[in-house]
Amino acid sequence: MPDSTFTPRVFSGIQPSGDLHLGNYLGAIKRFVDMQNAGDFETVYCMVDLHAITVWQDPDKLRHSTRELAAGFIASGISPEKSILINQSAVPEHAQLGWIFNCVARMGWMGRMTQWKDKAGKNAEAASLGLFGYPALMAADILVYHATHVPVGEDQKQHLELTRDIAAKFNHDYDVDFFPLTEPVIEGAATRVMSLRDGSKKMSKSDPSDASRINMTDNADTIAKKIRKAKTDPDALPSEVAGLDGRPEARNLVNIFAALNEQSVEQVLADMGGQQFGTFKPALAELAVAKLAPISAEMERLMGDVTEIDRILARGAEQAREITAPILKKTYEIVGMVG
Ligand code: AQP
Repeated sequence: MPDSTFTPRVFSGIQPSGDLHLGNYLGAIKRFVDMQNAGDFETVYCMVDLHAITVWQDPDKLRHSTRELAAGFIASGISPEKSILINQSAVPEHAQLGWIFNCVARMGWMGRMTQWKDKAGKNAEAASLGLFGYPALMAADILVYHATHVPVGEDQKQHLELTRDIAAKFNHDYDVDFFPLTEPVIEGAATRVMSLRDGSKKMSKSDPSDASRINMTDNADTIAKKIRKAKTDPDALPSEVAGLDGRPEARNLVNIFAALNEQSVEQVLADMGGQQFGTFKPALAELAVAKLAPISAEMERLMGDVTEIDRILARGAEQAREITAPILKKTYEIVGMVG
């Protein structure tokens, strides 16, 4: 557990690198909202635009995606009155602490990150230095708030372990107890939402197939069509969780149903076991549309006034810097910077 002297504080972020999808919503945003509303933590949520540019982003699209992501957060229930909502580049202490952590983290640690290996692929020589150093900046995003808890999807588990390693090495090297050992919060039925076209692949913004994911901006017809066409197997749904073994596509759709309906997988199978996909898919589509259509309509409304979104983000940056500036100042003192 983090040291009890640290304020219970949640930080998490999403890259504005494309359309927000159901995996981001169920694995991250929906749980951000729950943690905000539980009232046990201060909550800081972030559009991580500096992370997005570790791979090429068209500047106009990046601006649009950042505002659209902010709209997605707010439409899903993140309240700028209850949470601090920011754009990463507007709070310079993230990048400043990121540099310090570049000097704490080891090349070997970074080279072992599976996301680096996946994203750099066979052509690592041509990948940006930023993509390699991404987890050190992510550690800074979290630790510049002394965040104690980070809700994320399963894919971020390794980066969170590295964040703890960086905090521990900094504390050890400088003989301080300054950074908390942050706890990942990876919970619920949808910590890893899979592609609708391939149950072995994560649903992802960068998948070239739009049919592989449900975008938060998809309309009701598109959502229903994508679910109808989702890959499945010919068997009926089992009544027990063990019956999903070896059936990744079936498991994925059941997990999505459970997360959207705020039920356990056991409950869903108790209710729906024995149904063919011809019956289950329309029920899932109806549920997905009922839950997602109001969010997408609200996103569209919010995007009609981007000056209001920019105002919210500017205010969030001011609030954030009240936390981050003193933490960075103290870090510089510990490291031995003058001035
Ligand atoms: N498929 C998923 N299931 C559950 N959670 C997911 N997350 C992402 N995909 C899934 C969670 O969403 C948060 C933000 O992710 P991100 O934008 O920082 O980047 P990512 O994980 O790399 O997301 P994508 O969609 O896969 O982007 P690309 O394709 O650009 O790499 C994180 O909490 C993540 O766990």
